Amino acid sequence: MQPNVRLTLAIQKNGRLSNDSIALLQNLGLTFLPSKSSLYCSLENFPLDILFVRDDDIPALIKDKACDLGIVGENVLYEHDQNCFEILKPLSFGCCRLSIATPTESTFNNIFSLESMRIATSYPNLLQQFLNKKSINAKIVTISGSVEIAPLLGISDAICDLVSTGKTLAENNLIERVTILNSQAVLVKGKEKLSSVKNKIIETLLGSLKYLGSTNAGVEKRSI
Ligand code: PRT
Ligand code: ZN
Repeated sequence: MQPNVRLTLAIQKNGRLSNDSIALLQNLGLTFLPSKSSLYCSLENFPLDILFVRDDDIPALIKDKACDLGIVGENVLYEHDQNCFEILKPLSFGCCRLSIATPTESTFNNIFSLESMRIATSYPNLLQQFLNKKSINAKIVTISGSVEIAPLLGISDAICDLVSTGKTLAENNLIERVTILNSQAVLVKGKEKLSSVKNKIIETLLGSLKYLGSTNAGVEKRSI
């Protein structure tokens, strides 16, 4: 392997995917010490540099070739753009679903009950694609956080947000009606061809991931 060619991988700095992403890499035998303040880490025992960033920035960083690989939720990836990325490996963590929910007291017979409703979401592209596919006319209200509160504030009739346990929906008097995407964290690259040396590094990583998978999802630590 040429010593000066290195791969760059972006992972979430602080959030639901951070610990699992770091644990996965460490279980592959990659040695690094993530610190609260560092945004960048260059590994000594493998030609890989890690970027610690917000998850929403990962698709654009890959698309702009600021990094080669990323670990990110499918929800974030597909909201950005379905066609620019190649999923190398689903990682079986960060599992959740993007669902439409309405207040408990609302009438909901089937998805066509959404016709003419105002739906609040942080995922306008995925929601619009779903509505188009079903030929439903609804108004999308894009908000960046605390989507579950939108019906209570009177700014929407329904919401479309991520759900894992369903606790947040229940706490906000909402019922999950339809799932539009099942999501998990994935290891992803851009669609463009990389150099053969970079491809070799990716092959080594994928080989180690496969080995981990066969030894019970990362329980056993190995040396890359
Ligand atoms: O700061 P940064 O932008 O990096 O992080 P973030 O705040 O945007 O994302 P973060 O850390 O909350 O989530 C990162 C990723 O974790 C998401 O993009 C998903 O791929 C995945 N994930 C898995 C989830 C959930 N489960 C999840 N439950 N992301 C968010 N939630 C939220 C959801 O939005 C809702 O508010 O949790 C609430 C619902 O949870 P339950 O368990 O009550 O149903
Ligand atoms: Zn985010």
